[in-house]
Amino acid sequence: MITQIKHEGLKSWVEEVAGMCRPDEIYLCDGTREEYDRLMAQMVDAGVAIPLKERSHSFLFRSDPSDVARVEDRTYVSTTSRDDAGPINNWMAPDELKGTMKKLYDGCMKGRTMYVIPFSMGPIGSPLAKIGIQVTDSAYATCNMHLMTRVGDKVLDALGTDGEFIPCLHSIGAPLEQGQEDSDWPCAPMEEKYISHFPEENLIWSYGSGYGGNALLGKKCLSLRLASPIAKREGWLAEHMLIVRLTNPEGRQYHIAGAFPSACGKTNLAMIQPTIPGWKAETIGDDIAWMQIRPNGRLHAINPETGFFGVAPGTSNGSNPVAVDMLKENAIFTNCALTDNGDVWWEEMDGDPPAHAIDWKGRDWTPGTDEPAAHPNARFTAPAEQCPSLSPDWEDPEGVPIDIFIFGGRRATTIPLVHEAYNWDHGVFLGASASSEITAAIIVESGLGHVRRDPFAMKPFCGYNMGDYFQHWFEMGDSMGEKAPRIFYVNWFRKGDNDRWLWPGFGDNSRVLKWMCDRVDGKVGAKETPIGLMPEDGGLDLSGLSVPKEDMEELLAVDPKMWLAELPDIEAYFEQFGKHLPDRLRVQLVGLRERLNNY
Ligand code: O2Y
Ligand code: MN
Repeated sequence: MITQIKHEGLKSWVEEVAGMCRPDEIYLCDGTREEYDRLMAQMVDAGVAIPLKERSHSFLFRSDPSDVARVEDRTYVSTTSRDDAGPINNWMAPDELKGTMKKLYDGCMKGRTMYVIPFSMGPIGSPLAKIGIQVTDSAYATCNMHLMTRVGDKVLDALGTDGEFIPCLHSIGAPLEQGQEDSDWPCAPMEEKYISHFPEENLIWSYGSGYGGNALLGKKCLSLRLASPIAKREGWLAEHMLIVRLTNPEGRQYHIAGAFPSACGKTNLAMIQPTIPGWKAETIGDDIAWMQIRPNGRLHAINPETGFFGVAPGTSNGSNPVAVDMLKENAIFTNCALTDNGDVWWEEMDGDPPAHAIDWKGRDWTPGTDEPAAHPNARFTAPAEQCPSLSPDWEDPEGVPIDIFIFGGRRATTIPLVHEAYNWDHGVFLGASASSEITAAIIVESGLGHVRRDPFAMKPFCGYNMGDYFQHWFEMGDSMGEKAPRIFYVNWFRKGDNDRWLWPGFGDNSRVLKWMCDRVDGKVGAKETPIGLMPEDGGLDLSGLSVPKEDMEELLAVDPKMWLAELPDIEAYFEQFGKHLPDRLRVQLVGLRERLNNY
């Protein structure tokens, strides 16, 4: 198999990895549908993939209960100097980390097949695309990579005999001795899991987990943690952002890129169905945006992925009818429940819960059981091409010109429905100070307060010192000048009395997006407040919506006392970056404090 590889650098890397991991077989992926079907059939035969009777070509997998999500505590940015990784990344020196991991990799693929997956993030041939080669002993990860990236011969052709590639080594960390029976989801114990990034040599080493972002290395590892320092060096942006196109009734298009922490409805917003008559939305991406200033001076964005890896629980015709439609066939489900008629089910799906199901741990489940039937982080993987709202231009190698950036988070109080930055520097401050409430489980686990700062929704994904990342954002704005996108901050999650949501959300978020588009065109005014520009009375299009007047007032209220109480936390957060913190952020903080005190 290795003889099929014409690229000498790739061949010797594959040989080196095979020598260390010692798989029984090596298989070079061609990316065909036949290959995908064959691997799935093998996993069905082995009893680890369950074909779904109700959805054609779709399968359910159940992970080990210890391997259900990204593992931030086990994720490393390994640079020679600790300072380059910055204070909010886990760090270990490259020699030490590699020493530890080499011991784990030694013989780790015994009894298994090593799949070699050539993949491209971004349309092959796009000036923004990057080629990676993932080596993995997981057929599940291989099939997911088929859906999430462009895989196979066409990538090797583009690589040629001397092209650049990013080596991505992945092992589930569970060698099989002769005669040993395999488990359904083999993986290593938590303390042996490592998701490691070596940005100085553009290298990824992942060990011990088969789940999501830990195993599909094109996604968070390559497209964010490695791409972000590359983007800094090369003068572009690799961001944790959805991309959506809005078209107004006159046919004018607006492109929006939005950064939200996990669990803030990013996929739903990427697939929004506007409730305002005449407005249309098209999906370009739901998770990652790579953006470059093009010769026209504007920032153009591509979605480097080809699929959606979304959270299943909560997905319904109410929250995301587009995703419901998208999942009818050719999908992979992980940690959902299985119904008696051979379909998947998860909490908050449309209709009544099934009278009986098998839960994500493989146990009988009936309504009223203490534990949910699907794991809260249960996932679907689906090809982008099946998304009914997908834009026909989603693969344009030139990308789409971004008009608007949105930052946001989940906050029950303080932060209003929407505000606009006064200028680029203020917008960078809004992104840098972004925050979100975290789940009860994380509060207990981490001992932290319930609000977590998540600058630009990049806290888990920035592959270098976040202080330098802020500086990069300032410099990108300097380069774009007047052509820079406008910046807004939203909070769909503000609550009123009795813990009730004040804003209906979902399709009605289009009303807020419309206000932003109208601001870009100078069609609506805005009032100045200490925190930024906000809708004037009647500025938001609320026609046909029955949100009480008092709720709207609350949604757009700015309480200077609550904001002033928030500032010490922002300041302390910023100051951890020390000499890496741009003064321009300190200037913004001083300005905000002054405006609040004078309000
Ligand atoms: O739990 C995981 O491994 C997946 S995390 C994830 C997956 C898709 C899109 N975004 C995220 C995220 O955590 O931001
Ligand atoms: Mn994400």
